[in-house]
Amino acid sequence: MQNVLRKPDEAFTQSDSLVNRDQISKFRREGWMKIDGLLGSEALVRVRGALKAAVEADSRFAGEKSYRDDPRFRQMYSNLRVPAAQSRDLNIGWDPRIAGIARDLLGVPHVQLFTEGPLVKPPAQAGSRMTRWHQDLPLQPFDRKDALTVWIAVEDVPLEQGPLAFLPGSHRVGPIGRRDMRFDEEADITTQLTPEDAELVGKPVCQALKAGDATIHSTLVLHSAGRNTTDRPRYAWAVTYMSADTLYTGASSGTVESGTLKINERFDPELYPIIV
Ligand SMILES: O=C(O)CCC(=O)C(=O)O
Repeated sequence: MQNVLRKPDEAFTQSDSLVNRDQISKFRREGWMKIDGLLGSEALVRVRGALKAAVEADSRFAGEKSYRDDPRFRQMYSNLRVPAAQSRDLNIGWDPRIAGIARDLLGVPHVQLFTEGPLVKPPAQAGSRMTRWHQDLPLQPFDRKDALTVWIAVEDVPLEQGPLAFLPGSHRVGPIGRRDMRFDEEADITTQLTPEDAELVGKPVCQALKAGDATIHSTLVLHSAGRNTTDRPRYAWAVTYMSADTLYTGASSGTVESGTLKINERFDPELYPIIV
């Protein structure tokens, strides 16, 4: 594979891309986008099954080492990451259609599947909490910003259930650092930016999603999610892709098994498949 940082935009044609030039350009300016109906009914049935199985397997959910011991539990019941080898048949992160969108939005020659898995937010009665404003890159072991997450609503996610909210343009501010996700947000996030950085960002946006709709966000865009104020869990499935040129930095992320990767080398495609 050649080491090419950017794929020239002329390389895209309408026919081989599911996102058009305007969408690509808006994503690059704002750092996020919404895609309606990304998953159809068959894929939704598959992902609901995988989500249920992953949640059931999650030891934080029940038993002695209950999820209640995890200080973040009110923010997320289940934040499990399914190894790529186990998610092949599911064909969500492995779907070349979805990976192709990631490749085109990032403008890189190839993308690798980093992680995928359920993001289930507990209902109000379990003490649901806000997901604090944060960027993903400071929590990821990547040497560059060419990564994004596709966040798919597995059931309808109305505003009351806490779909993701985004601060458009905030990916251009650069990494603001790791944020301790155990805490609630104490202030308007823009007050924590310099005035010059605050000029780069828009007002927070948050939209309700129907089952199968997705939002896609850049690894550097600031995002959060509100409390789930309904009596039902919020069911989402998230897939993260990075450019296949990305080098592993060794930064602790909770997703890379120790000893499986070498610092300053690419991510092993046996573990992190190159989808397109
Ligand atoms: O689902 C959530 O509430 C947060 C998810 C998130 O921050 C992410 O996918 O990067």
